[in-house]
Amino acid sequence: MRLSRYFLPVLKENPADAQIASHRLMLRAGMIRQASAGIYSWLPLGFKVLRKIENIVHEEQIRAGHIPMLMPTLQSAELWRESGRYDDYGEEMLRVTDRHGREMLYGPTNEELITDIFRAHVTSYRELPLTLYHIQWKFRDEIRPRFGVMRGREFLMKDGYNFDIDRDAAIHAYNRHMVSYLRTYERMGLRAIPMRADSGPIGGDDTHEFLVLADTGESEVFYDSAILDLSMDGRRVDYENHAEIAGIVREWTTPYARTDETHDPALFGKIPETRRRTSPAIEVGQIFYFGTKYSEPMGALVVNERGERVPVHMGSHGIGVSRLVGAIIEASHDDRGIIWPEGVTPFHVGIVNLRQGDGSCDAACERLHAALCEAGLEPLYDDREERAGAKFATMDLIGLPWRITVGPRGLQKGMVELTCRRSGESEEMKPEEAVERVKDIYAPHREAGLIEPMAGRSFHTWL
Ligand code: P5A
Repeated sequence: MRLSRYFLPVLKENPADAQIASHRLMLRAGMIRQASAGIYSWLPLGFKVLRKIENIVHEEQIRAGHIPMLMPTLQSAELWRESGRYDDYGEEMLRVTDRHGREMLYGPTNEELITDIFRAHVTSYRELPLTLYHIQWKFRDEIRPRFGVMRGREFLMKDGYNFDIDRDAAIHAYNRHMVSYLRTYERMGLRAIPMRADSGPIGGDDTHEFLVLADTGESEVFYDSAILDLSMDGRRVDYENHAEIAGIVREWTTPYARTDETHDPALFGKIPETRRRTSPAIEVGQIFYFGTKYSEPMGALVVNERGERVPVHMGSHGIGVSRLVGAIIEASHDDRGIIWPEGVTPFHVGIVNLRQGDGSCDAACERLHAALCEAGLEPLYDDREERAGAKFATMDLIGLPWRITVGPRGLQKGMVELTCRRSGESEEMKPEEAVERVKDIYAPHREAGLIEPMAGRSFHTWL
């Protein structure tokens, strides 16, 4: 992509109303624009990151054997009356009436709608286990939308729903979600810690939130620092193997880690003092097991092995897809701008032409651009008639992890410069070498993106 032909409306000044780094940087980098309170347009650069995050979520869900679909944003109030949540949900629910006077609502979550789909089509234990999910916009009329996309009113969520014959099977689904979420966040360059939490309006007793430690987080958490030593390290897992999945969950849920709603000072006090930590954190996901809370009142029954009709066991599992864009920036930026982890960067590498209009600089940049595209990578070539300082400032602000700088002095020796955004270190090398290096850097991320077929399930490629 040539920057002169792209739409990247960067702001020179810091927006006055943005209180935290991610909000400020998303506005300044031309990623989003507020449409009204808590509602945003995603401009091209922001939209690219959002799609990258969605792709990782899809890949890891499909890898876990979960099936993608799409439900609408508008739902009928009738279904919510059946579960009893229409009145309970309160002011956060945006209620609308259509021209025929029918009561509708903009979905804040989808437990009722998916239960309705399930009860219409599934009747036997033989059709289980089943986990369906979608990535769709939600609306919650938050009393105080703030921090940009972190606490929006309209926001993008991945929400998945498992249907199982009994508690044991449903707990395996819960565990599978925990493991798939750990892999998902790690691929985005994030450390998200599962913590025992409160279930709120979704219900049930078993629930974990996934939290990213950050000074600007709205949750307060308490944890044993031993949990920071854990990592999935891209490890392959067999989601059909109940013991293996339960083992990973045990590993991650043994060290103390709780949000303030479930915090137990006495238990916390038993951890050696040097390992006791407390911090603000951002909630980027939550998983729930709530048994028959929706299936019972809504009559989602299946015939079990003994021929009895029993309510299906369910759980729901959410990832804050649009919030993640902000959370990743909170975890990864400096005073010059964003520093994207390789897994979600909107462009893989920037090309900066220090002397636009100079025949050899222009030709070298064109060749680099073509070679990177040929290798299946997406470069962003700053081909504007701008000073070098302004080009560097833009690249630093938008946070591409790698930059190739092309200038007349280097080119006389046949050299360009490859710079790492995070460390600031630069290295001179031949243009072909720079292309090879960038290819190598992204090779593991591209491999991680390949989807293996799951036993008995179809798979899709989303890239
Ligand atoms: C689980 C999926 C649920 O709604 N039902 C379907 C369950 N869970 S949740 O915890 O309430 O939301 C899931 C994730 O969505 C993100 N989120 C938000 N993101 C931006 N702005 C908001 N106002 C907002 N509210 C929730 C969070 O990341 C949350 O973990």
